[in-house]
Amino acid sequence: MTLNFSQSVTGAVVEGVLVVTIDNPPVNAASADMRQGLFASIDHASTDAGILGIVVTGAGKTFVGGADIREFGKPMADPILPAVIERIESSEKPVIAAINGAALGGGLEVALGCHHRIASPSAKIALPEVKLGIVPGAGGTQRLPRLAGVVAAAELAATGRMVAAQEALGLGIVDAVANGDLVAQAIGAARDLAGKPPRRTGALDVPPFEAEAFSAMTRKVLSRARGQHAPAEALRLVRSAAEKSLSDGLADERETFLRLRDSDQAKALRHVFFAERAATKIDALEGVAPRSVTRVGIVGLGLMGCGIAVAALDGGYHVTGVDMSEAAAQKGRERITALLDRNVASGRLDAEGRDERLSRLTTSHDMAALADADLVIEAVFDDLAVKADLFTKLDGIVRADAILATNTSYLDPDTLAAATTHPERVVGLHFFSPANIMRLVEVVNCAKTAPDVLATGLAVARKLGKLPVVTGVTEGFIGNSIFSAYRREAEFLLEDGALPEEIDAAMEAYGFAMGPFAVFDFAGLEIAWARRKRQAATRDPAERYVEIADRLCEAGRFGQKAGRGWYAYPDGRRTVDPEVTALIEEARTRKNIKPRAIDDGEIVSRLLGAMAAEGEKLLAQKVAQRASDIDLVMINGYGFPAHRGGPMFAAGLV
Ligand code: 3H9
Repeated sequence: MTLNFSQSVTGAVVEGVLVVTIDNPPVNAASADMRQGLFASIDHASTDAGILGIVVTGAGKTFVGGADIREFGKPMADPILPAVIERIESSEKPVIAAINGAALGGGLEVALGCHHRIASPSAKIALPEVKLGIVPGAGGTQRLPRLAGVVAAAELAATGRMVAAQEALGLGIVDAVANGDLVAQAIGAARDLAGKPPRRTGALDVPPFEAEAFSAMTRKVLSRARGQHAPAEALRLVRSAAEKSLSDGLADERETFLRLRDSDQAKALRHVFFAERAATKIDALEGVAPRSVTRVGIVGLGLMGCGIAVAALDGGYHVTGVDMSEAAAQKGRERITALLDRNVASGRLDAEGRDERLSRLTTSHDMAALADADLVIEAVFDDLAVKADLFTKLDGIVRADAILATNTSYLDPDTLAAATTHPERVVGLHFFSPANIMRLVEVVNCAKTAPDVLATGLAVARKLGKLPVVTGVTEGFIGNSIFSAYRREAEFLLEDGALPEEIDAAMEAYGFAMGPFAVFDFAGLEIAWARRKRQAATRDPAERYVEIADRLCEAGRFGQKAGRGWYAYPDGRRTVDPEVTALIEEARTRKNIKPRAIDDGEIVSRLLGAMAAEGEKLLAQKVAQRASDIDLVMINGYGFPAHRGGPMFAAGLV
């Protein structure tokens, strides 16, 4: 007989154990209905003398995906999650968590409130709250250290790192990993534990820990926090579990959770969360099925092509890599192998995984090897004639239904499409370097791209674990258009009176990993220089143009690789160079500009303003579909701090 505790929580008694199933699609979030049902299920078991114990599990592939993020910002309906967990923990009858899939945030907190935890081998656990700018709010910072110790618990709470079942077992977070039927094992455990005093996590002592290990971990975590408040709060709360009573610790946690939940950083990160889920929803693609892709061809096995190849191998595709000569193809294979080896060395991949990936890789210098590819991505030198010629050749080699993708950053993909007899099969897939690591892919919807070709571009990028954002055609697409506006304004600031190091410091204090001039040096100055030279003939003479970057390039200061650019790099370290300061001063004098002091506030607001204004242009031209897409591009491709929500969010334009 099925017992309905609420719309999303049902129960069935099996061998004297109440099996409670949470079925709240899409991710079994702890919504008001779910909380009420879960609470009622424990009440029910406590009053039914025939029930020996309780098993809590989730329907589908998630255990519980955490608090319902859509409820944040609205009044909380009772019972709140901490009360539900308190009800579970205080149950006299054993409550077993059968963790069938992801137990995240409030989901892990529910499991921690249970008296025993069994995970399926594919289950994953995490406290991802910091990624939403908050800390756990239902006991995670207080109960996790009682099981895993302060250092491990603090690292998990402060980074949101996802942990697989086996690691969770090693850390003492789960008591067993199921082998066979998870729920049946959980029922067995409930029967074994029935009648014995429950092992309540909250009643356990926090194990002693080494202060030095905690400090070392803290330093590492905080060095990556860049102005975010939540990680430091998570560290503080977990640390305090060793000193406070459970109830004091929970009260502090709850107060911190509520305060952060209403903070600007949390609002920004929630915006990013929903922006990521919205990005792949394209109205025009409703009901359009992507084409099937199993073999991906890549032309050009340089740094970019090899990065794409590794991403495609990681995504499970068969990959055919082609370069001009046998030696170049062989070098490409070596480079791909080296990238995979690096993942093995860092523990992200095992040797078996590497060998399996290499077994799916073919390299060749003969384009005919691409005849059976479902999708070919070109990653050759960014030159229009070279790429157009390549597309014409590919058009005659690949199957009629194969897709041709260009990785160009600046060239017009419509011109490349026109070099083929089937422009509708051409799409842009603009990866960011290193392509096996960077999450962003701009999927370029060209003038003639067929809907199912665009849908395939999105589907393939998703399968590579990437974050695809659709862009229309304009020079530089979304990201480089905005980056150009940022660069232009940064150079105006230079002429007006700020120095590169001042501008960089202001933007780094705002949360960027690197200020603009450090980024220019890192990326190299020559590509932008070549572009400016190309544009010189058509540039409006009345337009403000800053020549300082040209002077640097003329002096061979091409950036970090050259050892000198906007900065000098003696022994690799970024250092202010008086020669550059002199160049800037000369340029001002030449234009009769009297430099003035520019404070950090003005630097930040002018640079953000320039980005947002360019973003509005892209929206008006329908190059970008949504303001939130622009934010995702800048966060994932250009180092914009996620906790500021992106340039459009920061400007109040979302
Ligand atoms: C928390 O728990 C606080 C507590 O400590 C304190 C409580 C007092 N709520 O990602 P997907 C939606 S904070 C509402 O594409 P996947 C999502 O919007 C929370 N909705 O699926 C999307 O909707 P739509 C801590 C949510 O299979 C749909 O589900 N938890 C939530 O690739 C599918 O999402 C987290 O931070 C939610 N919590 O990945 C977990 N989660 O179709 C966040 C998802 O309308 N979630 N949705 O666009 C995730 O990491 C992934 O969604 C998950 C599934 C791994 C679960």
